Amino acid sequence: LFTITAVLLGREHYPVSLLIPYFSGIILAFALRPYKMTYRQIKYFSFPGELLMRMLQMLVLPLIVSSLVTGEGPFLVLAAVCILQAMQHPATALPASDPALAGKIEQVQTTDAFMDLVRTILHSSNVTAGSTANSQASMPENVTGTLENVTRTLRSLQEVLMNALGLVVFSVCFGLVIGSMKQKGRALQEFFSCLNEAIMRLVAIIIWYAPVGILFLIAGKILEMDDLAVMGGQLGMYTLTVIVGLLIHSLCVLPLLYFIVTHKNPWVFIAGLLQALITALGTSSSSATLPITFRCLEENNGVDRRVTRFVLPVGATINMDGTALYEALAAIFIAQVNNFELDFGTCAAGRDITATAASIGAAGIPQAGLVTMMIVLTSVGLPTEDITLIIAVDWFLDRLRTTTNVLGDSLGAGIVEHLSRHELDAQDSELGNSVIEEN
Ligand code: DAS
Repeated sequence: LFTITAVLLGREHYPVSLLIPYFSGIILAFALRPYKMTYRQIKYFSFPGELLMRMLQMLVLPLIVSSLVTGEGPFLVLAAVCILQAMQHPATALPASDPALAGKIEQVQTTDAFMDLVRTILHSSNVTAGSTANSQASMPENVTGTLENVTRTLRSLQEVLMNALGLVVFSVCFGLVIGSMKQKGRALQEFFSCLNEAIMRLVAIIIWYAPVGILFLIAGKILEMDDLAVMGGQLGMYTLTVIVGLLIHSLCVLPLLYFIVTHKNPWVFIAGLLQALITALGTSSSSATLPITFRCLEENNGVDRRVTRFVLPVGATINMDGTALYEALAAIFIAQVNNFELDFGTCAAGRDITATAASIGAAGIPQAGLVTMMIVLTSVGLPTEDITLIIAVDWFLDRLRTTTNVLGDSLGAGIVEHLSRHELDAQDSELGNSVIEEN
């Protein structure tokens, strides 16, 4: 009943209309738990929630391509630089044992050299894939042993990074090429711009259904949990630590950074994001939330489309603050469980660098951070099978870190718009002058 009310409240009251089903889902789950539903029954029960996930995920590919391909020249170049930086970061950790790659990285001046670099990275990661097969790395005796682990695990990250970034890299390159075609490329730009508009209209339709989907997503997840008591003890402390860390980052660090750069009230900006943040909490996928993040930034916060089209797709792919923080904390927890002392060298060279690089490689899908977690554990020489210690609470922490990821991308868009305000105004006045000349 709550949820039907929420749907009838509609988009105008969207934040409330998503919080209602969120808590209704929790109440419904605890009401149904005594009936001990089978896994199959829970899967059928959760279908309306899966339907919402699939509808949002269906929009992600066309949305990322149409947003980036129609991006403005300077922003596309900036996106290309960001992507290269993200890729070079793990790659620069490799040259120690792969001078050929170091040479290639220095040469990256044109697109074909860039594609040559991509082939070299893929080749080097393929060559070393076997060496990462035995994921049980030896315990490092000293920092050099750790660095060796880091270079080995960062190679496996290349594969993860390349796959997750493939779509974004293609779209940025394709957008640059179409832009360079000037008038000839106009028809294609119009096509992708129209595609982008159509996708956003589909989002408006899906938003009406979202409250129902969130209700069943939350209820189904809680019903799936075998034993709620698992949150007790050490794991409970770990969960609490991750929550406190994410809250400090989300409610202090990010808003403070936004205020320092833009001198605007971050809470007004964040209030406009509520729809996207609650959707991230419900879907635990920053990619699936992307269509609604676009809508929040453009409609509620008035961020320029030329900025959102560049920042959001790239951000949802490589900018995951919450995931990086979570993976570093998880490595500490697993090290403590193994009575393994993480000295400064292992922390700095192994855990923190690989946690950041692994978060770049994590895709914006549910529990992707758990997958790239293996890279962090291998880099500090911890047994990767210990990931089972944290799986029980990962479905819950994933929602929180995904919300932090979406918040980081959105505030990042606000900061990029502020820093490129001069460029945007110059483009607008140029556009205005050309319209006057045409008239
Ligand atoms: N669920 C991922 C996301 O969508 C984050 C993660 O798994 O760490 O951002």
